[in-house]
Amino acid sequence: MTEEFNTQGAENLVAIADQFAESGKVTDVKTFGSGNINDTFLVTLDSSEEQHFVLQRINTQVFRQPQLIMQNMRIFTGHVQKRLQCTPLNRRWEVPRVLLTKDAQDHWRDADGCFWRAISFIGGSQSFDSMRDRSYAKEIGYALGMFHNLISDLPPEKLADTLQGFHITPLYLQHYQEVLAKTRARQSLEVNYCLQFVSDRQTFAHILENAKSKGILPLRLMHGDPKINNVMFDTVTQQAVSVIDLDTVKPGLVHYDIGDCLRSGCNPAGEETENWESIYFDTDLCQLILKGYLSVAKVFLTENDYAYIYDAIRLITFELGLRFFADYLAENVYFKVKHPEHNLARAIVQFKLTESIESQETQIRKIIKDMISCPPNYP
Ligand code: GN1
Ligand code: MG
Repeated sequence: MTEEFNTQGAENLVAIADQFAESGKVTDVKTFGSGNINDTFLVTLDSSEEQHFVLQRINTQVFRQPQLIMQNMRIFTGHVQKRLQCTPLNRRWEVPRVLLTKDAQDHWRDADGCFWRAISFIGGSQSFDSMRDRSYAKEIGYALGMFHNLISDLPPEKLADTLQGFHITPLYLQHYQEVLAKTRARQSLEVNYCLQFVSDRQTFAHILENAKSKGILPLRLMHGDPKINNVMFDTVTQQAVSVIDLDTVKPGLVHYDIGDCLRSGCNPAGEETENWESIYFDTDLCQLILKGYLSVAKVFLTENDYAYIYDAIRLITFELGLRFFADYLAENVYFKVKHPEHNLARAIVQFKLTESIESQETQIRKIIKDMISCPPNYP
């Protein structure tokens, strides 16, 4: 049993996990993954059926109405399961399943009022925090495209807004300005770099929201957080088999997802490096990811959608930097940190990545344009 329980003791965790155990006895609970918001554990059972499931304590400071997450998850997974039953894919594809407690609830409140839920574990699969091999790139794009494709016929209004303001860049900018007015952060080269970086991009922050409010980009369902480590790969075939972390599946723009997937997948140095010189946006990976994505997504994308892909990549990368930097200035109230300067370091990673994207604008736009004239088929 692992030592890292945050505020939960080992016995407590086993008792909570036990609420969701469909068969067998809980034998182990370990911290799991590298999420920045919720606490995640891998539960092991001595069962002849499923031997693992994922237990999570939802951060209710961030997700104020966690029951809406579960409601969305059940609607989303039900819809996709039905679609896959009617029209099976010719390859492995898994949808995480919501596990119910012994009294058929989709969550459990502990004695402290914490909100716990459990999800099935996708067996025989793994994920990566950064692109370790080019051969995964097309598969990451395919996974996001498949995810979008499978919900493209579910009306956006069927799902609730689980996190208001999520990916609305102008609201993050407004929040940043409020935090900045009150900040006591010390001046440093790094802080000054970030302050200037944001200040130079104030107007640009509105680009997707303006397109949304003018009706140029339609409201659709999105994943919200399709970063590289939310795509699961089959350990044998190395093919993408699932997109996990469904807390932010809600109405939004598919551009938030395309931007997030590319800012994460095309940054070989990963989000957590402090070696800022090593950060660059890899346009070859961008081409491969888009190829995989469009092989499944081309059926529902419009000309306007293509026109905003470059801006989405640049904006969502900038936005994440802005969110990290604002949280650093606010003394780390949103993202979990390992040290007080952690969010500052993360912000610089995203800003360096944004710079790299900006310096390769012509090339990235050409990749997108070439793909419209010759849409890919894959695999
Ligand atoms: C957060 O908790 P995690 O790691 O799944 C964040 C995402 C960021 C991501 C950056 C609800 O996701 O928006 O892109 O960190 N999730 C939320 O790693 O804010
Ligand atoms: Mg997430």
